[in-house]
Order: sequence, then C-alpha cells, then structure tokens
Amino acid sequence: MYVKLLSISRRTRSTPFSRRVEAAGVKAYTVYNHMLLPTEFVSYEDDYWHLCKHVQVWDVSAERQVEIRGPGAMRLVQLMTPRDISKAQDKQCFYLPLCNAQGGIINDPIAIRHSPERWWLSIADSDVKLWAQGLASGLELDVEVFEPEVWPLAVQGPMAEELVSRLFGEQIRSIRFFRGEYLTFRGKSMYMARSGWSKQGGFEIYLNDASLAEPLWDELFRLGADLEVRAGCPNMIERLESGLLSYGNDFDDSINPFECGLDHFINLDADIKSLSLAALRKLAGKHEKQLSGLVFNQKMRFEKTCLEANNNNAGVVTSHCWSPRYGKHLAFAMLNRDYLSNHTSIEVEGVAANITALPFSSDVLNA
Ligand code: THG
Repeated sequence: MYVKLLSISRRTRSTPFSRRVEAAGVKAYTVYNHMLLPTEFVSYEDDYWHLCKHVQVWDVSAERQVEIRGPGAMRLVQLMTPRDISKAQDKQCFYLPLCNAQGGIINDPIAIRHSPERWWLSIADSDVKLWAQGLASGLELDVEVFEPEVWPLAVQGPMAEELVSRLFGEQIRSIRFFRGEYLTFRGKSMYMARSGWSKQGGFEIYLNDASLAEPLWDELFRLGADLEVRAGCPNMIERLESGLLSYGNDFDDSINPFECGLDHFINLDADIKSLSLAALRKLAGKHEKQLSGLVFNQKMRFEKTCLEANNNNAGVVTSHCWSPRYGKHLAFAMLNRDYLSNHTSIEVEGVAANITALPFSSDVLNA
C-alpha cells in the first residue's frame, strides 16, 4: 500500500512488550492511541491461518484504559454512552458506543466495571481521556479521569483457553464471554476477561506491572510451545470475516450508531441521563447512510474508495481485504440509503459486488 516505515519516538509510545514483539519479527505497526500496535508478523494470510488454527499472543497495549474513579463514576460513564449501564455488575465487560450530543460516535470501547466507583474504558483510537476530563470539569463531577499503567495482552485462537489454563489454572475455563476475574501472576493480581478483537475465542490479560511484561510473555511461549503459539496481532482478514468494526476506519464522530449498525448497543427508551439520547431519539429511522458488506468474486485493488453509480455518489469503502478461505474480496462500505433502497449490487472498477448486511452471513461467504 504505502511505504512501511515509521519513525518511532516517545510520541509513538512503545510498550513493555515491544522488545519481545520486535524479537518475534514484527513486520509492520500502526499507531493507535499514540502507541505502537503491530499489524503484521509473517503476512496477513499466514497470520490469519495460524490464528484460526492455533493460538497467538497479541501486544494490544494500545487498547489504552481510561480509568474513571470516584463517586461520580457511574454518572459520567452513563453520560458518555446511550447504552443503559444501570444493571452492570462488577468484573463485567460491556461493549459501549460513546456518543456526543449530536449522536456522533466518539469511541467504541469495552467498558469494565471494577466497582460502581471504578470503571475502565478500554478504548479504540481516539482521545477519550480528554473528552471525559472535559465533561468532568465542565459538569463539576466528583471523579478522577486518568490513564492507568495497564497494558492488555490478548491470547487469541482456538487453543487460547488451553494455553491460559496452563498459566492460571483450570478455573479460567468457567469464565464466560465478557466476564472477568482477578488472577495472580508472580504474586501480582491482575484482571483478565474472556474477550478480544477476533472471533476465534480467547482472553485479554490486563497487565499492571511493566516489570512482569517479559516474564508473562516468556511464560506463555514456554507453556505454549507444543501448541505452536506465535506472536500475532488483530488480523484484517479475520476481523472483516467476523464483522468487527474499526473506529477511525469504518466510523468516526460524523457517524451515528444507526449508520454503523451499533443500534443494538443503545437503549433509546431507557430512563437514563445520557448526553446523546435526545439527538439519537430524533435520528432513529432517519439516518442517511448504512454500513454494509460488499462481496466480490475476485481480488480487488480499490484505486479509489469512493463508490459511484451513474455518476452519483453511492458511498465509500471503509475497509477491505481478500479472504483466502472463501475466495472472495470482502469490503465494508458506508452506502447511501437512497442507493440501498433500490439496489442489491454495485459495480466497482468493472466488477459487480453483492451488497449484504453485516456481519457477513455464512451463506453469503460460502455462496
Ligand atoms: N479489547 C479491549 N479493548 C479494545 C478492543 C478489544 N479496545 C478497542 C477495540 N477493541 C474496541 N472495539 C471493539 C469492537 C468489538 C468488540 C470489542 C471491542 C467485540 N464485539 C463482539 C461482537 O461484535 O460480536 C461482542 C459484543 C457484545 O456482545 O457485547 O468483541 O477487543 N480490551
């Protein structure tokens, strides 16, 4: 695509795992929350097949935590999201769209409730700390907002549960999806949840002591040698096949939850105080765009990502990749609903694509 070179300095923050990531042969990084996030080790395709068969260890430290602590914590988190958090339980994870007063999406973190007065927002790539501090100052809320010294390490893939059970014991097998526990590594208690940015299953360990990063990494590789454990990272092919959205790529603050299919994660009728609810209630059903799937039967180049039909703008491709498993080129595209209302396909660079809902259904992928 573009030249894969990045000047690394204090702004492009390294992580306590970076030396191990380098030693494992990382080929490319992106910058996410002002921090290095690996994107490729062997190749997208090789990393993909390995992830779907075995187990990988991912340095996802760039999923920074924004801690919200104090008597006003529930109030601030609820103000930021249109999803009702009143029934949240301790140690539970929640996928939370955060929205501004116009309904635009600020971020889509996993929120973790440690206690009613202590929350983490495990954020995608935007400056949520500044947004939350601004709200807290402006509204004089009784909270502290800061980025704690925490670096998530994901263990993903079909053998992830086996590997993590060797590290923390058999009891981890009973942790349900989006639930977590405090577990001990070398005498230090840390949070771990069944979650992660793939649909291959796995856990995320929220390391809270930088001096234990390399021991933790090394222990996972020692225990996982016979499982063919490898260093990995969120994989473009796997996330598209699984329909996982990427903030900044597929949506941003010009997009509301209806447009990107996150309306399942908001509660328009809830009796809650949320900054965006009034705007979202007005927008419901009237949004103009819809994030959709495109399926091509051949490899595409996408010289330009703007989509046109009869010289009219039909939308834009936000992410795409070749799927070696299905032999299809898959794309997410933000399409105008005008266009969608009377088309089920679109022609791009002379090739027709079927338009489909997200996530892609197995029928569509296998067709
Ligand atoms: N883990 C952690 N932090 C993160 C991510 C993560 N921060 C950045 C980014 N990923 C946040 N975005 C997402 C998007 C989707 C999911 C998780 C984080 C996800 N979605 C499931 C789905 O769509 O099926 C489940 C949602 C649900 O049922 O609640 O897992 O990966 N720590």
